[in-house]
Amino acid sequence: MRSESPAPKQTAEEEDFLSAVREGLRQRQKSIPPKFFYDARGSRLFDLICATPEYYPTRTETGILDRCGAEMAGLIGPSCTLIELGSGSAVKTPLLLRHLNDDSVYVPIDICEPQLLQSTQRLQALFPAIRMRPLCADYTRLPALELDEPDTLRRAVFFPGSTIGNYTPDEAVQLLRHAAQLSGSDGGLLIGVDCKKSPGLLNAAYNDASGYTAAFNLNLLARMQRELGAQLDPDGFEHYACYNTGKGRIEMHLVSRRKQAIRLDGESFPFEPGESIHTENSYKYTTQEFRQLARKAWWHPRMLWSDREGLFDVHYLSLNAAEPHHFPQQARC
Ligand code: AVI
Repeated sequence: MRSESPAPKQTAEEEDFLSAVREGLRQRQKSIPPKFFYDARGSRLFDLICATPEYYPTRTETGILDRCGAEMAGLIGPSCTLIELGSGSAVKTPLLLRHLNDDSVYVPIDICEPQLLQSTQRLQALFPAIRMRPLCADYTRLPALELDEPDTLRRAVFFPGSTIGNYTPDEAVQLLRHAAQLSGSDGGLLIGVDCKKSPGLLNAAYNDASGYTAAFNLNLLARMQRELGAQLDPDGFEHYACYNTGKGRIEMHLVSRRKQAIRLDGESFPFEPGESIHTENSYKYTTQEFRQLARKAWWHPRMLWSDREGLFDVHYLSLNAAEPHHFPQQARC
C-alpha cells in the first residue's frame, strides 16, 4: 500500500495566523489583527517607515529619549529589570540602557525571533555588563515572567513606539493591567504615546510618498499566500489610511479594487469593489486622555516628557501610590 506523505505541519504561529484570518474574513467588516504585519519582511518595512520624513513618531520619540533618557533612568531605576514589550529592532533602547547601572537586567520580548536575536546581540555588544534575557513571545499572552536569576531588582516595563495606540481603548486598559502584573507591585512603566494633532500631519504619516506603508499593509496579503497558501490577487487590493476624527484614530484598510474572492483553507471570501479588510487602528491620545486610561489599569502618572510641538508624549507611571510624583515640572524637551 502506498503511504501518503503527511501534510506539512503548521507552526503554532501559522495556526494562530490562519484562525485569526479565517475569523476576521468571516465578519461583516472584514479585519485582520495588526500583530500579523510583523513577519521578517513586515518588520523590515516597518523600520523603513520609521525612517521616512512623514512618519514623525519615531524621530520625535527618539529625540525625547535622547535628551531626557538620564532623567528617565533615574526614575525607573537606575538599577532595574527593564522589560521591553515588542522590542523589534530596539533602536531606541540604547538611549535608556546607557543610563542604567551595570547590575540591571534587560528582557526584550518580541514575536519575531530573528529580529529579537539580532537586536539583542547588537545591544549585548554595546552593553556587555547588562544581563540580557530575550524572550520570543506574544507579550499580550505572557501569563507571568519567570527569570533565571534571583529577581531582586525592581521591574520597569518599557513600551515605546506608541504601540499602545494599536489597541482599542478597552484592550489598551487590559494591556496596561497586564503590564502591571508583569512588573509587580513596585513596578514602573515608561510608555510612548502619539498625541492628537492635525489630520493633515497624521494622514501624511500613514501615506508616505515612498510607499513603504502601502507595502507594509499589502505584505499581509503576501504573507497569507506564503504561509497559509491563500489564493488571492495582491494587485486586486490597495492601501488606504485615513484619520477618523470622531474615533480619534488612524484606520488602515486593504480595499478591493474589484469584485473578487480570497480562497483560504477550503473557504471562499467574496469581496465587492470598494469593500475592505480593516488591518489597523492607531489611536491618538491627549495627555489627559491617556492618563485617564492608565488610571483604570492602576497606574499613577508620575512624570511626562514631550517635544516642543506637542506631537508625542513619553509618560512615566508607577503602581506605588506613595512614590513621589514630579509634576508640574513636566519637561518639554
Ligand atoms: C507600531 N505602531 C505604533 C505603528 C503605528 O503608527 O500605529 C504601526 C504603523 N502602521 C503604519 N505605520 C506605522
